[in-house]
Amino acid sequence: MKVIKDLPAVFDEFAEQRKNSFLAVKKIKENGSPVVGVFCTYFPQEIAMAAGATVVGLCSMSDETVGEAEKTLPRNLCPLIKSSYGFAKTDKCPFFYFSDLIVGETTCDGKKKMYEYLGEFKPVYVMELPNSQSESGKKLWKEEIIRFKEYLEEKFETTITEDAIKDAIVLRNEERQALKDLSYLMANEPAPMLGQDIFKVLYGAGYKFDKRESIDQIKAVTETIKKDYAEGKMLEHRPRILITGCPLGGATEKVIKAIEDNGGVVVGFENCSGMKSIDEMVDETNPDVYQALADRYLNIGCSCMTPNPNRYKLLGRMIDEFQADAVVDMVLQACHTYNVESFGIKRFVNEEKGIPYMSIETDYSQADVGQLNTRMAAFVEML
Ligand code: BJ8
Repeated sequence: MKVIKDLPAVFDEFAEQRKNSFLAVKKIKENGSPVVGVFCTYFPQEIAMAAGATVVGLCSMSDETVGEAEKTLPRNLCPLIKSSYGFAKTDKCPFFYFSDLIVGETTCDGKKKMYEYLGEFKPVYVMELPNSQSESGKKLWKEEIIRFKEYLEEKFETTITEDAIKDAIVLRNEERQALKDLSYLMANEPAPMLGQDIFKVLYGAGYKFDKRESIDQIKAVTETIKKDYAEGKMLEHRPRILITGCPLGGATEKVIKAIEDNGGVVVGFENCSGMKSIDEMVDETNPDVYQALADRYLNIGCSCMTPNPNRYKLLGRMIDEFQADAVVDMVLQACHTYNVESFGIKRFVNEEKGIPYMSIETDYSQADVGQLNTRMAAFVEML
């Protein structure tokens, strides 16, 4: 297995990957391949991959275009929705610009209503995501995946074969497993490194379009960290924090930084930029590929599900496996579902897992960095 000499340079490369892929997506377009822009972890990427399309995440995570978005959308709306809409409206996001199709799902109310306006700029296809993981929910989601496959075949004038879907499943599983293996290095005590470095890879990998190359690179990073750890390269003991909640990335990396600048280490990410997207594999042995995809994707424990037992299951398991000393719940302002769920998560973390919990409500501005530092310093000190 390949070992990488200069880990910090690789982390920087992953950190810059989103920006560095602007040119890559342009080239993909010039070569005639379709680009599908998406907003959510529930999106079954394998279907688009089987159509020969490149999938790119469009969730924007900076406050640069929030002001422009607020001319159309209410101010009291989640910053992820405002930012994403703002980048589309101002044509400042190259990924949006080069997307042939935007796919959304009926997740939270704000997002699904925003998609109606996005349709004014680009073709938008909305998948009807059930809000529960019941048997009828699974049936609907499987039908929706098939409906989407048929739509893509017509839109891109292609045939999506089951063999191509199977190949995509195998490739995506390998990518998930590679990212999972890397993430689980943080289960070691003391931790091998800061969570902010692991996060750079988790986040940046989504913007690497050559999956094969990306998987090999992630595996090499994991091997290098393992080797270094065996040779005694690791952090001193620090209080171990697990982050849960809304998707992290861009501006909200300030939360990871505030924890680690004040003496903690973020050992795990129970959210869509982390374990929610990589924990469960698609069953490669199921001959019904649509069922296999429906089962895996609908299992994601997002707060738009009601009830949402899978978030508790994954969080509980991660607290144990990553030996977490405390949990920080990152909630974006005006995200009602995660905000309401905070009470249940706090009770679960405090009473069932017996460890401290802190909730942070934030947005994409940097205005609360000082306050975040003060709160984190006190929280970490207490552990
Ligand atoms: S599967 S977390 S990516 S919906 S933060 S826009 S929920 S108001 S991002 Fe998400 Fe899919 Fe769920 Fe993951 Fe709405 Fe909340 Fe904003 Fe959110």
